[in-house]
Amino acid sequence: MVMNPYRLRKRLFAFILAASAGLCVLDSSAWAETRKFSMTIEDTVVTLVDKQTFRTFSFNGQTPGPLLHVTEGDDLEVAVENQTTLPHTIHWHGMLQRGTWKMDGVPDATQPAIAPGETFTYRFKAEPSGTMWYHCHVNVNEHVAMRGMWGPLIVDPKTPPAIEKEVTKDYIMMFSSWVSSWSQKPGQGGIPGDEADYFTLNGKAFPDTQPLRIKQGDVVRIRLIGAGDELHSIHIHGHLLEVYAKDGRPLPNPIMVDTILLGPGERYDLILRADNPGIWMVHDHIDRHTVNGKSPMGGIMTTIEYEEIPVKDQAFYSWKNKNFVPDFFYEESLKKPLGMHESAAFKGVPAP
Ligand SMILES: [Cu+2]
Repeated sequence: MVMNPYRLRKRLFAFILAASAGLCVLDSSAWAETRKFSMTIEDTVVTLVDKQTFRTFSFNGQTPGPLLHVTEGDDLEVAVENQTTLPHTIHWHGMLQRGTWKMDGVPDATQPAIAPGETFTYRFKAEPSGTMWYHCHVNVNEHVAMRGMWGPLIVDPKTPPAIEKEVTKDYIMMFSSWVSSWSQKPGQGGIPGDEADYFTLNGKAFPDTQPLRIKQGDVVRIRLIGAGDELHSIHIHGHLLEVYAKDGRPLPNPIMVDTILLGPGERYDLILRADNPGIWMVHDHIDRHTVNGKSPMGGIMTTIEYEEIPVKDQAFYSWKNKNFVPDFFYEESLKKPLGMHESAAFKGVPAP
């Protein structure tokens, strides 16, 4: 039967109309992507500062671990291969795991720990959005507090708040503490009476940290993540910071601060409007956290350098000849397409 051309046009028109109406009512989650990643847990040696090495169980051989950067609603599949001789898991800190509680990564509560040589695949939806992180949940007072088993998980919101659209530079800072007497004894430590004597910002202590390089007019987002066991009091000089999100969630009433207390597990997203060219100190105001072992002038310290101020001309500036390593705050990785990004700056070496 040959269809009357008029009826054909009418049907085509009705089809287009129905299809576009359908598209309009579809939830945007219909575009959620499945993102597949593979991670290994490796016996690694990292250097915190100078000659202070530490045996770790690092994700992909780096501490902090690789950046996982996804969008809210994405379905994640992360295959984790344990190449060490001890059991581990991954807990996805901040993820709601609605309907997927067995993916929460708590040994003997949601799964058996991943045995040496085994692979376990975590499958869950990235929900909610925000600055999240991941860490081992086996013997956390050793594996997380001292063996470098943590990394950032950034979940972009589907509908970003206005302030996020202004951001020109994005940085991640993960804070941790270490007990050097256990440094070469993997599988031991993390016991009552331990006293941390090394303190790191993205796995390095001053002077082996890196400056943040910005310019006037930048809208800088700094994502603070408390990955260790200690409270930190982070002071950024020369600016007021807008605290606009806590634990990944935007605050209804952001506050302005120059110092912020960050506890273990907590995250704060800060906005710094770069309006004051100079070289500015960033440090932990708990002074005990600015030592390296028995020496002062270490630990959690860095600077903000404005490009308007040529650092080489500042004769007094102790970092005037510093070899700058980009991506120390994941600032380059965060600009890349969504996915998993390793960072050469954080790589250790395989343990002997
Ligand atoms: Cu572990």
